[in-house]
Amino acid sequence: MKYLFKNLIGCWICCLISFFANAQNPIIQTIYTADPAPMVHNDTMFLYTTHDEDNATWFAMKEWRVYSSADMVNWTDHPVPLSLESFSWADKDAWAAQCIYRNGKFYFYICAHHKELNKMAVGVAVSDKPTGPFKDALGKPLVSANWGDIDPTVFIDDDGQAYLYWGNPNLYYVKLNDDMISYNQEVGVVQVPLTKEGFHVREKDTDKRPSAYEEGPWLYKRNSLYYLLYPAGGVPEHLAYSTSTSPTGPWTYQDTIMHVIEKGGAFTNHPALIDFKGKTYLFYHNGALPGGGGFNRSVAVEEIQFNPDGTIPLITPTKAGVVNSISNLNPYVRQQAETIAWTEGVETAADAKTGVYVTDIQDGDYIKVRAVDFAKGARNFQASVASGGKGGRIELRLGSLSGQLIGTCQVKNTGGATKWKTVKSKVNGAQGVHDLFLVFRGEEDVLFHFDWWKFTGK
Ligand code: FUB
Repeated sequence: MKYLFKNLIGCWICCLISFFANAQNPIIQTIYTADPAPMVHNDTMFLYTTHDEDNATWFAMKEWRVYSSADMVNWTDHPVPLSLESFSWADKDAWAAQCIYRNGKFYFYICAHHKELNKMAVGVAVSDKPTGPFKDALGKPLVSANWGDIDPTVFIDDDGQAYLYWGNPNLYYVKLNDDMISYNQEVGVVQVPLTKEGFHVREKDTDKRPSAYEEGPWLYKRNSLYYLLYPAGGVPEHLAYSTSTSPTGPWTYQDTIMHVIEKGGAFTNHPALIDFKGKTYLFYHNGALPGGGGFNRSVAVEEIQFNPDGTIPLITPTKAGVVNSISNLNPYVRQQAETIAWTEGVETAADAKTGVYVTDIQDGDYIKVRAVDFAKGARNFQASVASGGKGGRIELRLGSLSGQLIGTCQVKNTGGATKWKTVKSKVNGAQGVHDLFLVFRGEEDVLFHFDWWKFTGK
């Protein structure tokens, strides 16, 4: 997605670049992402998303994506974990999904269009790793009973009972069996009453739906209280929530969490609430990347603090996003080039041998990595790069795009665009914790590919 700034000139470029260089939202800038579904596993936040195609005019998505972060500001791109091709029964519309861990396996609940039933259905895929690859666990949908079987959300209660909620315009749940790929047939598919006490009244399309509930449910528990978050009100959607003392309701409507995003929004929104390392985060999506909108969305995140009475305050979407990194990044071990806090201009690609790498690098593009701790100073910088052309160079700057230059790494022709070589350069003056800007320079249209980097301490 070459969407950024390439055609802008002069001062206008500088203003925009410095403005965006301090932003943290949307958190993925290399592609359009939507329908965030975070999962914490082994001290890492995994973020599953859908993938809006460039220039899309419908939710014509083909795959799901996964990113990870240990610090909530630097996000690592992973190979595509699951796509429509994995489901023999599905032909289009890879919509909202959520992944959860149980007994050594990861279960990925998705929704997609069923080619024979000609409607959306909920499926489940399984993997031994959070980053996949995932495989269809059933060879058929897990649920496909009703119109509007979309947006599954999965939750395991403290007593081990798992619940799957989903649906638009209705809201349903099943009690999942311990195998996570079947559900309690005696309880069956339960339709949740969308009463005004539970889900508020609707102001738009009042003849079409019984309450403000729209789609995209997310179930969360805190201090024995269950919170059901959802996009509400009809399009454009806002985010709202209801609570209950039981995971199956009855639900009591509480309030709006996020108003319709008027500027830089999309006509949908999609909430996810999760705790990580003592903090709570609200993920959602907007249309804030250049070229963004209703079918070109982007995932964003805000740290939230509950009110003393356990209610969720109104959250304002910000460009700043998560300001403080939870931990510092270690520059003395290999860091993937696709570990990014913010970037302009580059894209990522993947192959079986190399995994994900950074591509489409042009003069002036850059990658920002937050909170890099040069505790041991820095003597050398190494990078794995590949170039079939003249190559280019990587300027290493601290603090900002025009910040202190601590080194410049030359990249020459390596013998081909997939011929990886480790290049090395001297570094001077790096000490303490800094945001690192890897600024790419060169003359040709495509400079080189970039797989990983690391520093050597003094
Ligand atoms: O991303 C496709 C659909 O748009 C999702 O399934 C809905 O929740 C809405 O975000």
